[in-house]
Amino acid sequence: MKQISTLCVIHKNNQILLGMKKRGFGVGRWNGFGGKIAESESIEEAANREVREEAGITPSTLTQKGIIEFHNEGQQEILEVHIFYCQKFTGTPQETEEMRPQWFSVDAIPYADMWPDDRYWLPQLLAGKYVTGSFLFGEQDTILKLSLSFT
Ligand code: 6U4
Repeated sequence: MKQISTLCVIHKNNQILLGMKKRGFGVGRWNGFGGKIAESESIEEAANREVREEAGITPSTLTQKGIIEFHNEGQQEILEVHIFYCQKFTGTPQETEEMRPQWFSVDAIPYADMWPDDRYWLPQLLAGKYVTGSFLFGEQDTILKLSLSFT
């Protein structure tokens, strides 16, 4: 079983926009914006919708910059996350029911309070690379195995 999800990194003026997840999967962590694909929308449409819903801004252009698969030890389900990059949007970030957005300097990304895989691939994405890879998580979100390539 494969669940497809999106994740968008918004980058402007040497800062990235992250959202503090207020509920559900990943609660208490800073993360990019994204979520599951709804019926009858493309992956890019889903990415655009999730940014609008979670951050209150509208991406003008989205570029796909990677695909990462997440596996959990002992579980069949794979989460395939399509990563998008956005440098142009309209509107001002707004707190929503799900996320509290905040800008962070790219030199001060709060990796300690993010998904533990982010430190392995986000710097490369911000350097312009396309990220492909997979992570296997064990208990308490420990990374048991990882495989990444950057092109
Ligand atoms: P919707 O569809 O909005 O209800 P939600 O149920 O909150 O989404 P999900 O699972 O669709 O959650 O999406 C969770 C978000 O977290 C997606 O943007 C993908 C992202 N995500 C999941 N695992 C991650 C990981 N290990 N590292 C990371 N982002 C991850 O950086």
